[in-house]
Amino acid sequence: MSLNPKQINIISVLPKMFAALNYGVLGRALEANLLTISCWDPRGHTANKHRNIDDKPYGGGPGMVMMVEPLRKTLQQIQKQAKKPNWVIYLSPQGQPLHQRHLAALGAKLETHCLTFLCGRYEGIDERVIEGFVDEEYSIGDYVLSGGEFAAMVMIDALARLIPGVLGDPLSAEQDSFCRGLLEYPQYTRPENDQGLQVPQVLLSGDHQAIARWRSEMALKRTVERRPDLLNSAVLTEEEKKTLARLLAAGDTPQSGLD
Ligand code: 4FV
Repeated sequence: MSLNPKQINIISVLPKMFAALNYGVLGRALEANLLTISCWDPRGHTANKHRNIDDKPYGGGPGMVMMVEPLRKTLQQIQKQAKKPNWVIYLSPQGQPLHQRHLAALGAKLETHCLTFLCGRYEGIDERVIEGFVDEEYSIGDYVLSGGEFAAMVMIDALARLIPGVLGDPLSAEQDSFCRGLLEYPQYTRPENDQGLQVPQVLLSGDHQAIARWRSEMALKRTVERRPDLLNSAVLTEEEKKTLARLLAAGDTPQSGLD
């Protein structure tokens, strides 16, 4: 139980979608009060009796745009009750592509700020909200969703894994793909032989140094084959640099994306 839980706020007109966060690793972290997640519906901050939160776009065009006032009032309400300064994140295709390094930085930010995820719907939100209140804008991919809610859940799930105590074994987060800029090595579990498909013998050897070498080589090989673009920013040990040079010299892997 934490006396200083990390605070996350979500602004969305569909708060019920976030029930999905009550399961698995994230659900257990909430139960342990390692973090708190509060949902805020802008419909509760509209001035008109029809509780409208969107309107037609100036200049014409399809769809609707989320209005400034309900979002501004919701953000002000959040800040009024927050115990820490608010850091506002907006999800949209116009945002910077989300990477693990951003999540690491936001995990650190949670020490001094609460994070508020602003989820758009329709054609998006009035630009004046972004200019006046949004600190960072992220995209989870070059495609268009029907709302920012799933994107916010992706970010919150990936972020929560980095909070101390959320994962049973802190090594899990460190060994995940992308943490040092490499893809993760292949994983196996029982049985040792499944319909003739054998688990690599080194993993059964009990030789932890040999296993570590194998896993490092597999991570490098998989990264060179599938995501050579990651290698430019990967943090490699001297041993890994030698392994990488050997893999590339073997010439059986693509070299695009490398300096
Ligand atoms: C999105 C993305 C995304 C665009 C219009 C919400 C939707 C609607 N968010 N990464 N890709 N958002 O498609 O973050 O308002």
